[in-house]
Amino acid sequence: MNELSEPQLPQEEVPESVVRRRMLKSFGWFTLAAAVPLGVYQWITKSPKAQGIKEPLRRVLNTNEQIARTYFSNTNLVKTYPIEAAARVPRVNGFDGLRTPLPEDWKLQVDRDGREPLLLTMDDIKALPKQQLVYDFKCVEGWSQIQHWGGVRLSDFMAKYKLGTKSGNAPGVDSPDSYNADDLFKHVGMETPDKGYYVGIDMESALHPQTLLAYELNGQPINTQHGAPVRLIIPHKYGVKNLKRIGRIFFSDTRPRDFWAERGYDYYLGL
Ligand SMILES: Nc1nc2c(c(=O)[nH]1)N[C@H]1C(S)=C(S)[C@@H](COP(=O)(O)O)O[C@H]1N2
Ligand SMILES: [Mo]
Repeated sequence: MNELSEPQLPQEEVPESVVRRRMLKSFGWFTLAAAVPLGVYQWITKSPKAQGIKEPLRRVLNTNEQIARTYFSNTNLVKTYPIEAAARVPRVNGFDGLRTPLPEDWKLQVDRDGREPLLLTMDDIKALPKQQLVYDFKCVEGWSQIQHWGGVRLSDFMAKYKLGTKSGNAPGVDSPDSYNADDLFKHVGMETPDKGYYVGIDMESALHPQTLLAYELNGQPINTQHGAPVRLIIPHKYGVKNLKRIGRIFFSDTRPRDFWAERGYDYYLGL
C-alpha cells in the first residue's frame, strides 16, 4: 500500500495493525527480528494500548529517546570516512516538497520571535566556515550509503544570526557546555518553500557539531533531486529528517509538525 495515499486519521483512529506495522517499519524489520525474541514480540502484541500504541513498544521508544539524549549531551561524533570511500553516484529518495519548481526569488526564511524574519541568500550562508562530512547516510527503508557532504554547521549559523534562543542571544560559543538549556527553544522546525515536506528536530541534535546546512555533494553544488540550494544533513537522524530544499526555519518549545511522524513513524528517529 502506498502510505502517501492513506487518508489522514488522528492517531487514535488509525487501526492498531497499521500503527504496529508502521512502528515496525520505522525501526527496521531486521533490527527488531535480531533484537526481540518471539516471546517478547508476543508480549508486545498482546498488551494493552497506550496513546494508540502498544504499551511496551511505546516504552521501548521512550527509552531509546532517553539513551539518545544522553548520548548527545556528550557530543559523540558519528564515524567518518576518507573522501575516496564516498559513493560516486549517491542514491536519491523522496520528492515531497520538490515537485514544484524552486522559487526564482528563493531566500532562506528564518523566523525570529518578536522580530522580522531573516531572509538570507546562499552567499550569506556560504560566508560561514565550510565543513565537510563523509559518513554513512541511513534511510529507515533499510539502505545506507557513505556520502560526502559540504556545508556549514547549523550551530555556527545559529550563533552568527543569534537564533534558537528566547533571549535573542547566540546559543553559545562552540561548546555545548556554554548552552543555556532554559534559554534555548526545545525544537527546530524546517519546511520546503511549498510546505510539501516538513520536519521537527530536537535542539540537541540541531546543535550537534556534525549537523550541517549542506550545499555541496561530492564537492559540487547539490542538484535539485538532492535538495538544492541547501538542505539539512543531520547524521544522528535517519534520512527522513534530512530535509531537502529548505525554505523556512523556525524555533519553538512545542514539537513542530513532522511529515513522517504524522504518517505513523517515531517522531525522534535518532541513530
Ligand atoms: N524535501 C524532502 N526532503 C526529504 C525527503 C522528501 O521526500 N522531501 N525524503 C527524505 C528521505 S526519506 C531520505 S532517505 C532522504 C534522501 O536524500 P537523498 O535523496 O539526497 O538521498 O531525504 C529526506 N529528505
Ligand atoms: Mo528515507
